[in-house]
Amino acid sequence: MSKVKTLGQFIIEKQADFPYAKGEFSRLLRDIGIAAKIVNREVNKAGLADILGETGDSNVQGEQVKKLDVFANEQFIAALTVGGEVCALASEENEEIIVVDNEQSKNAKYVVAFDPLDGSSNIDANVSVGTIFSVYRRTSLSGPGTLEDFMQRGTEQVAAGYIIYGSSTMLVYTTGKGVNGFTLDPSIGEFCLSHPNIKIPKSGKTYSINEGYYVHFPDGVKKFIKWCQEEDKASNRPYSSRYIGSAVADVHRNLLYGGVFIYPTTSQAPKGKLRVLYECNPMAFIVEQAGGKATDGFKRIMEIDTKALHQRTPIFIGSSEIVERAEEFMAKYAIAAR
Ligand code: AHM
Ligand code: MG
Repeated sequence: MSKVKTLGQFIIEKQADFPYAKGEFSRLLRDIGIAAKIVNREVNKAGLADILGETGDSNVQGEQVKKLDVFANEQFIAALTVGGEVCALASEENEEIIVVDNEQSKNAKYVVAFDPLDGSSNIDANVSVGTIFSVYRRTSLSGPGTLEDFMQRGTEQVAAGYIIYGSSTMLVYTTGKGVNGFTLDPSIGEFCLSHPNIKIPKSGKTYSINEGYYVHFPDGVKKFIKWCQEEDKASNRPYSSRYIGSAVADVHRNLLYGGVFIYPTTSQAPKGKLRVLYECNPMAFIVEQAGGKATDGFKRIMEIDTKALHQRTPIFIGSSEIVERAEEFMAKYAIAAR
């Protein structure tokens, strides 16, 4: 008997952590795993689009070639609407919520917010992209899900995770009891537990930010960047700068090695770029569960009041000591910036 533990086995084992769970939640996680495998298959073929047919064209089989983010969106919607566990979905790709209004789903307990393919502008260059998801218990009592069901703070998440389609494909998730990572073994088509109980280092030597926007950053961020670049043996500085431009990949690397990822406000994006519901909250839940921190520079991401589906926030996320250091700079220069 092999010692490999698959995602499916792990989920069933963990169901005991939720004494009142009737299995819906386990099925929901399993459905996400299935959609991830289908999206992974297409992402791996991305470079072939040119010889099979351009996006929007018909391919050699006469099928429409879809943009991968559209394809990923459809796969996750399909996977999460057939199982009967979810009464509404929110996706980066859809302006409005998607109400799941079939017989078995209309009284389902959960809602899921997700970004089907984050960083998709990187795909053609073979750079890692990811899917991010966040699961909430509905707040409405019954019937089809509503927009109101999504207007919850990140602290109310029951689960969150991401899939990174990289040099290997990994699914990393938390249900509030630590963080576990599973690597897809393509030979058996299963996610296998490869990174149990992930803990982010308290510190690190990497900062990840799009420095091209430097002139547009708040002063606190500018000063923090300069601090990262100073020489100081005791704190391992200067730090390295690493920015992929795929939040999942940048946060994933920093989760394993330590570091900070920042997408601040800029003069062009005065509220930041990343979205609270399906990018920042799930990443924050994972990083906090791994022992790190996630703030908007001043307060905890997961305590932001969600007032709109596609609401944005600046984010500082990663190793606790480095995030705290960045917050010190933000506080110090806040008066001038505000
Ligand atoms: P997307 O949801 O349109 O893909 O945008 C989100 C991505 C993040 O993955 C990444 O961190 C960021 O946008 C990069 O933005 P920029 O090019 O402004 O640095
Ligand atoms: Mg995105």
